Amino acid sequence: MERTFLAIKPDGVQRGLVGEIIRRFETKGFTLVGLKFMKVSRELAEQHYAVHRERPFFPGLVEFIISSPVVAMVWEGEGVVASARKMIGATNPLNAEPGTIRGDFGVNVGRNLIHGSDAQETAQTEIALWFKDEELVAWQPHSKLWLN
Ligand code: ABT
Ligand code: MG
Repeated sequence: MERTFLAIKPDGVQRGLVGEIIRRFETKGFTLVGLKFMKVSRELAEQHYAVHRERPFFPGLVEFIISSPVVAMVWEGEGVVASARKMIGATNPLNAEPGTIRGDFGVNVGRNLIHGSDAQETAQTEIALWFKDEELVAWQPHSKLWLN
């Protein structure tokens, strides 16, 4: 079954949006299979954003991600990678559609509340970077019968 990696960034936690954000993915019908509240090490932040290493915003991005705790999650479901990206909205919250997380709650590209893997391959890399195998729980909610 398809999985994606999502992380509520420091701004999402600081603004008290953890419950609201998790609620959206739960009520959509995706299944939570991994969850941890953590402070991110500089090493993990740099690895996670390695593709942006040469970009001018990289140092500030790393400082932001390590500044305060995040909620790291793995969610499962058919089409979850692309669907979660849609639910999150455009990178710049000012361009994100109302109804998306960034569109509803954000105004600043450097404070865009939540991360979501951008492709299935990236999701696999990011899940392996953030979670140990034994931290992921394979299960099927009974109510899923009504979603299939
Ligand atoms: P992430 O889910 O954080 O990866 O965001 P998204 O995939 O939507 O966008 P990308 B391009 O991956 O941005 C990564 C982080 O860099 C920040 N950023 C990006 C800037 O601060 N300035 C910029 O000009 C760009 C392009 C936004 C993302 N994180 N935060 N916070
Ligand atoms: Mg990205």
